[in-house]
Amino acid sequence: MDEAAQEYVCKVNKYLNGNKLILVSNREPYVHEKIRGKIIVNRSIGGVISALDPMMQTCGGTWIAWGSGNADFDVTDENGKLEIKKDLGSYTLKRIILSEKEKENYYHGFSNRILWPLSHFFTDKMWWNTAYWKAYHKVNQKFAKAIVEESEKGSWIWIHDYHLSLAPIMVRKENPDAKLAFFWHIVWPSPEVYRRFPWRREIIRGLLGNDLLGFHTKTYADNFMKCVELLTPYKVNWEHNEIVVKNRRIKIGVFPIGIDYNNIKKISESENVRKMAKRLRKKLAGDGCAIIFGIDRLDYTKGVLHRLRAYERFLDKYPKFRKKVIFVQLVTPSRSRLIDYKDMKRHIDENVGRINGKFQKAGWTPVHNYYRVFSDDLLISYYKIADISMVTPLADGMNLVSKEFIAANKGTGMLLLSEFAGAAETLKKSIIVNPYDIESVADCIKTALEMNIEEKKYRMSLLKENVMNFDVYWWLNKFFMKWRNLYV
Ligand code: ADQ
Repeated sequence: MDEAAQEYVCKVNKYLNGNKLILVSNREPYVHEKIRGKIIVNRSIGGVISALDPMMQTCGGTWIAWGSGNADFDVTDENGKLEIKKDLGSYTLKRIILSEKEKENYYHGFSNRILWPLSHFFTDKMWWNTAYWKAYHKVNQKFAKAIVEESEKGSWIWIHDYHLSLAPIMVRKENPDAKLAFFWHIVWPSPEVYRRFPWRREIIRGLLGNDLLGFHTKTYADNFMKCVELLTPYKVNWEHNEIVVKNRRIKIGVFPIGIDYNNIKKISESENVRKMAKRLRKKLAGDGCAIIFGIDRLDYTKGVLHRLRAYERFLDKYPKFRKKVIFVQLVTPSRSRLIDYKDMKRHIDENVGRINGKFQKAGWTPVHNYYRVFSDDLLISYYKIADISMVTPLADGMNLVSKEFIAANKGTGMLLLSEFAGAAETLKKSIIVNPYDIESVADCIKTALEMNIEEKKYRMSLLKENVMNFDVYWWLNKFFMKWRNLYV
């Protein structure tokens, strides 16, 4: 962590003013797994965890999360607690144990088969089951109980994401004076979509237990307030972005999340990545091919199939680019036990096979598709050498990949970014596309490939400046500043 980041984290510590911080998320920062009789510990992947972890090290306190590793409870005390000691300090990790049935119904069920598709406008993928709801309620209660047990007078409680939307009101009931805030990491859909959901009022009521509720964009914050107006008797004060519930005011805020820009830049300039990037470039595009790149978690919201279709249309429409460009698509396994995700994987493979079968020539494979977890260094090497990065989700709260690409790229690449990613509200110098408009995305690939180098450098420098200034530590600080202001 560099000096600027440390300064932001220290400011957060100052706002707490000696009070205890309790961070709550479904995913834990460290996972213990037993492999061939040996316990190993892995840090969870993802930009958010890597910013929250140094914050917790600096501020101390307790991080409550689901203990998902198969050896997680071999290393904790009888209360599921473990001391995390790192360079910047230490904190307690409290793991919540879930039964197999709870994992199935709360996590795979209600969270991933109902709330996830609902929030991303895929209502036809929602899978109704009252057992899911019961488990979601029960697990939220488990988390709420742990929060109350860990709380002291004056504690600050920060809960994350859609898995835990009922916990705030449960904590509030036990502890009416709690300082409670929540960050919703995914899209909040429009009221026309949200109102179709049977438990629509319960989820909103759960979230109204907070003092502060944060979203990535103004659109999601407005959607939430419109849902409150439509579905509850509570008054929305649009001028002050507040909801009034009896004698309490709930502040709604916009906090667009960033990445650890300086860290990614540093990795991209490291000796290892430099060598790796050089080797990759030679292997993939030795004969001067341009590289189009995509990396996504396996998920129907990420738009991989639409992207492949757009690339196919591009090769159909502009044959002069054949043998002059390759498309590398990396996909990380995710939620692979759910049928929609299995189908998605099969459809990607079929499409890649079809496109390669249609266009392949001696010495040229148009699409290279890899399905696994990739190391940070390899991922950053791809970001570095890519001529175009296609980040074209059909719906996405923010999308960190777009920002990581900007931070790591050598400065002459171009970003094709979906207008349905939260990131599009700020990364305006990228080429903004509608991923459903296959014809136009195909044309935009050509535009990006033909854009003159000066224009690309200029746009990239502005994008880099934006991602650098509004990084994940800026986000942390902005959130805490707003939160602190509620109590002064
Ligand atoms: P996600 O839906 O997980 O997050 P995203 O924002 O793109 O989506 O973050 C994915 C992260 O995982 C990135 O940091 C990426 O580098 C990493 N990653 C992906 N594949 C990887 C691989 N194969 N190997 C290593 N790392 C990989 C949710 C919301 C988003 C929101 C974030 C943060 O859905 O919209 O941006 O939370 O709030």
